[in-house]
Amino acid sequence: MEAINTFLAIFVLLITLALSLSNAKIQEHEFVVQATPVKRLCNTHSAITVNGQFPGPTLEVNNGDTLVVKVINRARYNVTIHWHGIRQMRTGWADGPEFVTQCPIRPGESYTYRFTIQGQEGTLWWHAHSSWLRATVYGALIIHPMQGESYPFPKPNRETPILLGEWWDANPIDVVRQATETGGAPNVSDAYTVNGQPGDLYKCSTQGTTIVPIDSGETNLVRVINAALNQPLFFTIANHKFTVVGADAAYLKPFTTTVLMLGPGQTTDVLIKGDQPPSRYYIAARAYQSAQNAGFDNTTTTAILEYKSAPCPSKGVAAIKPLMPSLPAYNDTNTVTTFSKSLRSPRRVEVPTEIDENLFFTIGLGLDNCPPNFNSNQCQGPNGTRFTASMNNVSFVLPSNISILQALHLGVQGVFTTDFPTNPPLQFDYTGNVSRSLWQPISGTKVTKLKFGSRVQIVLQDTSIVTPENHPIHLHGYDFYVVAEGFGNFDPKKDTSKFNLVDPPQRNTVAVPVNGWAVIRFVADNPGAWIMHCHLDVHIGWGLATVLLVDNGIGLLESIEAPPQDLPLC
Ligand SMILES: *[C@@H]1O[C@H](CO)[C@@H](O)[C@H](O)[C@H]1NC(C)=O
Ligand SMILES: *[C@@H]1O[C@H](CO)[C@@H](O)[C@H](O)[C@H]1NC(C)=O
Ligand SMILES: *[C@@H]1O[C@H](CO)[C@@H](O)[C@H](O)[C@H]1NC(C)=O
Ligand SMILES: *[C@@H]1O[C@H](CO)[C@@H](O)[C@H](O)[C@H]1NC(C)=O
Ligand SMILES: *[C@@H]1O[C@H](CO)[C@@H](O)[C@H](O)[C@H]1NC(C)=O
Ligand SMILES: *[C@@H]1O[C@H](CO)[C@@H](O)[C@H](O)[C@H]1NC(C)=O
Ligand SMILES: *[C@@H]1O[C@H](CO)[C@@H](O)[C@H](O)[C@H]1NC(C)=O
Ligand SMILES: *[C@@H]1O[C@H](CO)[C@@H](O)[C@H](O)[C@H]1NC(C)=O
Ligand SMILES: [Cu+2]
Repeated sequence: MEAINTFLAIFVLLITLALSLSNAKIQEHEFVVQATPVKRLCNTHSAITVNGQFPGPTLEVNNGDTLVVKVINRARYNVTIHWHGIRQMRTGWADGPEFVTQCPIRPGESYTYRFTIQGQEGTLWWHAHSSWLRATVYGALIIHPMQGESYPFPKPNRETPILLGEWWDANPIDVVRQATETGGAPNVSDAYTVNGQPGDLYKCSTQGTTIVPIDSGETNLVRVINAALNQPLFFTIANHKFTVVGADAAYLKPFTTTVLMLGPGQTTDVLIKGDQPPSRYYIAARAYQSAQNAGFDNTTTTAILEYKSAPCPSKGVAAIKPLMPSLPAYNDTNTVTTFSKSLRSPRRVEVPTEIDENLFFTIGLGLDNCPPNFNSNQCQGPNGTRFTASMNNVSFVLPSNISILQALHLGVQGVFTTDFPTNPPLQFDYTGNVSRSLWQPISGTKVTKLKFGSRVQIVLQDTSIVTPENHPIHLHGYDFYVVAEGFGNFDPKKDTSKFNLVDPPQRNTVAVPVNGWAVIRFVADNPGAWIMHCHLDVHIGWGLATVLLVDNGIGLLESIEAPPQDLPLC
């Protein structure tokens, strides 16, 4: 009897597999990276775009589909594209971060990214992963359920992707170049944007304000993506509530709120119900700023939620002025905490309970003393220093003549070392008044090796060096469970008992509380070289990154595929 049952189970499994395979599609796209004139804030800029679109094309796929994207670089900069949040099971060569999984695609060259979406549903996005190009090179990547399957909530009448961006009234590459030269903080942006448009609170920006449609009784599934370069953002809407149903392409136990906070890299799916008088309502976003004494862009971007049956403007009759919501104060960390504590998986999930690799990484800023061969123009950080950042006191340096994955694959020595510390090399009061003598990290290309299948826990601990700050930490190649978050120094004795091992949210980017910590868990089941970094691009450049090298397991199905023929070389 039991044998028959097993046989039946396998039979059903095979049929399901065959059916799902036959449904899966292969989608081919061409992305031409090129300079395009874009008019924003009264000026026209030559911005780097994909196919002349800003934001770039939205990719819509079903879970199980394969994407084949040929990226042709017709710009004057090196470029790579990262498929943010896509697990890239065994296809690490398609992940994108320059000098980690590939060398850049040089001007005039091309590279085809090929990968299959496996077991992910919801909202992700794609963006350049080279210098600051992602300021304008980004777009939505929407994963629908497999054909014939549905959302775990009633089918919405409409869906609208919302990409929150950050705009400089300058060339962002010049902005980062200037900061690298001076050692100081880069200029802050001049505007935030919704789907590329700042909205009508800015000069010359009324035309083109993004309209989000709805009508009485309808539900709109709004997929919010924080594509801003350096700024966590609050997001709200006048007179309407959000029902949060997903984040980072994982479903959540639905809850209602009037405000979201997204760190750069994070996505949140919300349902908005057309339950207010037909009219126009502002949707607005502005900074959540947790760093102290740091300048930031204090402007507000808007879009308009517009009821289709709202009275239309006609000749001589102006459109109804939208109702403006109130936004949290820029430093309202309580609202951030309340929001992030509301996130739970819809049901019990399989969180690793036994841990093989228990890692503790500090994350934070630092200051380098002015090197002897530098002049004062090159040391315009606080008190004649240069800004830096680190994890476990190592400021990450990318290789420049080969990618880490290729060095691993070919056995090239001297590119990286495997001695990234599993714990802070020095224990100190991380969130207290840290002695100035601890502020300068070392630099290096240090990585952590992980065995295939190992169950990993990482404590991410903010430090108050230079300033405490909420850092959005993104891990490539994985989703992880955020089992706990808190303020102050993580204390294993007292904090472990508070872990949520039942229904923690699954994410690819965790906004680590300012002056606090977050604990993540995952199983290392995807071989490759995976960068883990702060998603504030200003901090990546300063070195707030590291790489996890996950070994191959046993046999082909647990090993990374062979590199594609057209993989760019340095
Ligand atoms: C940065 O801001 C300063 C002061 O406003 C300005 O002089 C400089 O040109 C800006 N840099 C870039 C690259 O836009
Ligand atoms: C930000 O701008 C608002 C007005 O929009 C102003 O009230 C507030 O003081 C500003 N805050 C900072 C920190 O600049
Ligand atoms: C936020 O900043 C304002 C001044 O801009 C200050 O009065 C207030 O105490 C700050 N709130 C918190 C929670 O830090
Ligand atoms: C810079 O120097 C001043 C005066 O010595 C001191 O008060 C301040 O704390 C220093 N700032 C940093 C970031 O070291
Ligand atoms: C590549 O760079 C590394 C340092 O990152 C250096 O040790 C090595 O010699 C370089 N190899 C080549 C072929 O240039
Ligand atoms: C922080 O510590 C330094 C010495 O390391 C001391 O000079 C300073 O007063 C302290 N600041 C505070 C706010 O306790
Ligand atoms: C980081 O390493 C440098 C160089 O060894 C040391 O001076 C500094 O105190 C260390 N800081 C921390 C936080 O471990
Ligand atoms: C582009 O990448 C190559 C390595 O593939 C590097 O040698 C070159 O310096 C890069 N160019 C720029 C402008 O960064
Ligand atoms: Cu950061």
